[in-house]
Amino acid sequence: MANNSQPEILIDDADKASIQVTGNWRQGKLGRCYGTSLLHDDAPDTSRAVRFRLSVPRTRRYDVYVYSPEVPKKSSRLAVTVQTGKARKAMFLQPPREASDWLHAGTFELATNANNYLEISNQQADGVTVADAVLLVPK
Ligand SMILES: [Ca+2]
Repeated sequence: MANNSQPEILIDDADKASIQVTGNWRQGKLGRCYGTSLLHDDAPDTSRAVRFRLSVPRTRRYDVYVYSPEVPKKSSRLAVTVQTGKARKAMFLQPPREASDWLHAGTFELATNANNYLEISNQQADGVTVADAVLLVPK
């Protein structure tokens, strides 16, 4: 990079080493997904989750974003949990129904040696839950 700033970190569902899947998700190219695929689920009655490992080269604060692509029958609620070495924050984000967007999950200090992750689940979903990509932007 032209300046000394640390680049953003993108974690995609296709990056198997960084993803931990619980339950039966389908992987495919649906809607306007980021990269070549996303994981999707449309059975809210069964508990399912996808964890994105948040590995960072430097301990510092990061803005954490979740990508919500435009897909048919997308849930209007997205259950997200961020676990860092120090804190755990559970929240419901509100994906736009008919659009794609990066949803801000918060600002977190992520340490290089901690088991940081962001988990997407289908908890309380009212439509299709997707797990597509997560972005870390250094503060
Ligand atoms: Ca993806």
